[in-house]
Amino acid sequence: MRTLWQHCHAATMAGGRYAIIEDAAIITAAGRIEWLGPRAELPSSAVAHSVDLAGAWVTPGLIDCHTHAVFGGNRSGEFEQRLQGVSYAQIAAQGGGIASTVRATRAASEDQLFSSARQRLEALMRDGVTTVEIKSGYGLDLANERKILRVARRLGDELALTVRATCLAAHALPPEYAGRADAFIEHICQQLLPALADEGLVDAVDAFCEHLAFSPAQVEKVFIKAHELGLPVKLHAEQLSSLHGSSLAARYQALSADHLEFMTEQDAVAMAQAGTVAVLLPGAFYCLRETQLPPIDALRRHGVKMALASDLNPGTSPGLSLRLMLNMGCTLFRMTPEEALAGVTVHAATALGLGDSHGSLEVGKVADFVAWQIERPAELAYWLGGELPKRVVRMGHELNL
Ligand code: DI6
Ligand code: FE
Repeated sequence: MRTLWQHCHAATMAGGRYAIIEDAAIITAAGRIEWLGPRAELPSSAVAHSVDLAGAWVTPGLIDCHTHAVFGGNRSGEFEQRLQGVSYAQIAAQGGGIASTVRATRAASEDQLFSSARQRLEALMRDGVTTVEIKSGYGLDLANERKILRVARRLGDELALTVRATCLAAHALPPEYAGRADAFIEHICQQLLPALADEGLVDAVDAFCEHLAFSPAQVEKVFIKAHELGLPVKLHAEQLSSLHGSSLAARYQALSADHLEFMTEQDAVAMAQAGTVAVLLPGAFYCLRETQLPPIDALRRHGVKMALASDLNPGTSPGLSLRLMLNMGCTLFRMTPEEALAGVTVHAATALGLGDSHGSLEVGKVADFVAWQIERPAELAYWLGGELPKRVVRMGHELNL
């Protein structure tokens, strides 16, 4: 069905800018944007169905390009411990942290994981999210990583949401490999990753490069295998210390390097040259009460594209609102509201390898957009959470959220 959406303004985000069209009209057909421009220039071709958006601001559907949304249990007990002064690294060393979520996730059935993740994703969707990335990484063996990735696929099938699934098996060392990190990396490369890729469960491969996780040399082995399997890579890098994982990611043309608080200017140069997106995660920065800011100025100076994401996970960022991350990106990281919105639309799409089809309002792209009842686009970063009145359109059809 061809639909005309009118009486609205559009912030198209083409080229990473608001790129505003006042009094805009959008024609969608077959799930794509067929025409977009000032209403005064609307072609006269017949349209069956017209929708009055009552002066709303239309943006691309929001894209949360870094989540760990599928997990068992939660870690509110550790939240209380951290409030008492115990650090994230200390909790991990005591067998808590990621390891405790691994235990809960291994114990959960596929249906249990599906229904808890579904509730979290529905919260994101009510906030205007139409595309989400979901990482595995709380299974840490073949059967349980498979379970998480199958749940991610099922969420994409059953919810009105585009889901990209990332295999993050190199997230932490499972107990059965204690003291044998190289052997676990070998297992990932020889068995786990090839099997899951063969089953069509993996869109990208990620790893956690950090002193309390895996070294750059270990991560590189995973990257080499990912490329052999024809899969793009991403990396958790420079979150707690500087190991130049982001430069390593750039050498492997990573879609993104994420966190980056401790990255150097040289890392930024490498990422700019490779076109690797910097995914910034203010929710984790905030929850861990970090003080070292990601080098936003260096990223800007070298032209690295910046995305923003929730990092939705039970340990460091139990964030259920991507718009709240826009506010934190501005308030904590000093991004502009325009940069923040580009970070959850056009640059987030690039961070998922979806830059040609998603992330901006342009002719030929998928018709995913949100019509917000706001006066200015900056309001998307201004309000602290809550629900803004809006209409969400996915693949040309309005959702009933
Ligand atoms: N960095 C993060 O912020 C999450 N994973 C990672 O590598 C935290 C995961 C957790 O604490 O459960
Ligand atoms: Fe993460």
